[in-house]
Amino acid sequence: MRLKNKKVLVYGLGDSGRAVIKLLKKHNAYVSFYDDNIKFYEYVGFERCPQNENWDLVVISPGIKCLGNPLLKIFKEKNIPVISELDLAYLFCKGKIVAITGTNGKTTVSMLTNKILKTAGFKTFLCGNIGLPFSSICEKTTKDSVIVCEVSNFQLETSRFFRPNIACILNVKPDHLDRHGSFEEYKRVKGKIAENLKSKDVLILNLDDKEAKKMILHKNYQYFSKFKLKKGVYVWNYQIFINRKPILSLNDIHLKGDKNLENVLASVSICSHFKVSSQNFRYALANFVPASHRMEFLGKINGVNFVDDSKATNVASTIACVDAYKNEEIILLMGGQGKEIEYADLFSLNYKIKEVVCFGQDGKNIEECAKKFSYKTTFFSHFQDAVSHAISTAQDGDYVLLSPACASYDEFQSYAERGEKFKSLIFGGAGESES
Ligand code: UMA
Repeated sequence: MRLKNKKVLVYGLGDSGRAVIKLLKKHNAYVSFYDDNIKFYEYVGFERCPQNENWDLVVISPGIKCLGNPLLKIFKEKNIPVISELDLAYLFCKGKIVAITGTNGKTTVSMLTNKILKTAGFKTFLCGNIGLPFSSICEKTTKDSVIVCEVSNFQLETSRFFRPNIACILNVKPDHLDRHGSFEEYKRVKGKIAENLKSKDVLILNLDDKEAKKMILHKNYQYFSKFKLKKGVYVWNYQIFINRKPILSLNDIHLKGDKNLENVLASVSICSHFKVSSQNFRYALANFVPASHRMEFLGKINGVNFVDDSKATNVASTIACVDAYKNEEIILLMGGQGKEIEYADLFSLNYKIKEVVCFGQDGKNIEECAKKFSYKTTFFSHFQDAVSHAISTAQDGDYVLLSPACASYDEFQSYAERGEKFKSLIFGGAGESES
């Protein structure tokens, strides 16, 4: 794409927007930016409204909600092309792209895939939704690089050209329904990861996920499964096979729970296209440290076990965590900003949970739902009070799981801040309520 002297508007001035501006300026475009929350824009020295300008191109950040966005409506009416940050980065990327999406597990699979490929000697870049915009590294890539890109629905929604060489859909569960409007639309957007694949590209799907297995959006697809298959990546006899060849023992995996096994199978499937040796798989898995706040075992304090799963911001993710600890005595901390997802999907599974401690903006809805399924519940307006209660009621051997099934924005900047607060309350003592 020729950008020289093109008038480009960058919509959204977060990490993605800033990386895009840098890239565009380097290619001598006239760059302006607009941000709904900063209310500040510039256009080569003139002050104008973004809607009155005839832009050659608009590059949009993932966080911009498209549905009903008045500015995007105007751009559409004026036939101004709008592309995503991923699109722009893709145009400048020279390496092989591995794109990983899914409602849950994206970060773990991206990190693990990156670790395995690095161990096997590949020159990799880990980027995308994981926190580093693709556009900030795209120009550093060379023909022999592998770009492991964690891809979210938000990034895919406005993508048009982005074409990975290997695309992987881990699972598709209701999430971000407040943004997409319906689960059908959420699924449609997720499927966009495969829309530009060419015949030699590969689409990797999870056969054990009800929705992901149906997303056969490309001729060249490959399944992975926790059960025996005729081909692809699967588990049999306590071993992981790639096309009937044993590669790893399940004893090599130290990550807890069924969902993490699926995450490992996804990474193995991706890396099977890079001819990684069994030895490299084993070494990478043995030395893999997962990201924080994902079923992170914090330790045993006064006989009580604590698990930080603050990243569980949807019901499916909470189910995965509860399932991983289903043989334990669980006290479950749930709440925060709801996403219009059915909590009954969890409670109807009848897991043994001693008490559901609900908190925050959607806490009352969670409590109401849990009560319908005869669970013992308590509600607190504030996170800190809920944690204090869980600490004081937990008994020897219990597992206190923070697995909220909600976003954190009612009380925190991010799920990470919520997780850190959890850690500080546990290790520093629960203290008194701030309210
Ligand atoms: N903004 C508007 N209008 C809006 C919304 C936002 O102008 O309607 C402005 C904000 O004022 C802010 C800027 O846009 O100045 C923020 O842009 P952004 O929300 O796209 O955030 P970035 O900092 O660019 O971070 C994005 C991803 N954020 C989102 O998708 C919300 C980051 O994923 C990603 O790591 C980063 O790009 C690099 O690729 C975060 C995330 O929460 C971790 N992702 C969601 C998730 O994982 O569930 C999808």
